[in-house]
Amino acid sequence: MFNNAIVRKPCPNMVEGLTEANLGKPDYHKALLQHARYIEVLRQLGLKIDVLEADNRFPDSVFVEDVAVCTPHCAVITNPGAPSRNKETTLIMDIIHKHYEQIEQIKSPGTLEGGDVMAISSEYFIGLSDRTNEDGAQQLIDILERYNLSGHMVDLSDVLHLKTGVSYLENNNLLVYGELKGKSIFDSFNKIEVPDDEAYGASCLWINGTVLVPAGFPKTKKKVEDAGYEIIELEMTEFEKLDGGMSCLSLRF
Ligand code: CIR
Repeated sequence: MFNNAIVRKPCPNMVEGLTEANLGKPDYHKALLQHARYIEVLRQLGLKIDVLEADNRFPDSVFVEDVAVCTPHCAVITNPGAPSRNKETTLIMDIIHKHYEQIEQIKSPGTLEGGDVMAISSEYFIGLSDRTNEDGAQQLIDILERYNLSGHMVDLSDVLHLKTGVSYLENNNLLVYGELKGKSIFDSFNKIEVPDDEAYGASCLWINGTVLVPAGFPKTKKKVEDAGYEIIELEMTEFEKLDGGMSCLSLRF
């Protein structure tokens, strides 16, 4: 169960955010509405939410998940591999200090972004991507082990972040897309496959029994419903344009 979430409002400069999606510039006002609805739904699902103010110096700062990893025992401030995002970590310190006594940090030359970290109870899967290197992943594993948690690296070649292609829906159910379908490290899970023409559908988020599903991916939606979940569809178009998924808009703990 999650009790808390941290989010950051989108800033006008988000139109300059990093993207490989080629879907055009996001519409800032539409993004504000989509973000407000996201917060409303998290509240409905029982989370207490800290809403941080927008910061126009960092176009991608709405994707707050990438700057910290929140575990039950400690928070880890990351070291984002994207140069334009690296200093976003300084913006998250105060709120993390409000919630955690044990705070750790990934240090250079290690890089790590939270989108590459997927927790499945006490096991953490860490994607090796263009943003997260082996040094950063090993630092995280060493930290986790000090808190009786464990970590495993997962090689990636296509997706931006690990969670671009995989979402854990609890109850042993793992939603998988693309290269993640074939990873043997996930063979003990019940894999729910996202069809090739619905890539962004993989970006679902389990919150306290309900699964948030991006609107516009009917085959994925049906598969999640068929797995027995209550779902809520959310318009995510303006964040999709920046390669941002459902999970990257919040830190949950
Ligand atoms: C970036 O490229 O860093 C942002 N435009 C998107 C980050 C998405 N984060 C995530 O999936 N955790």
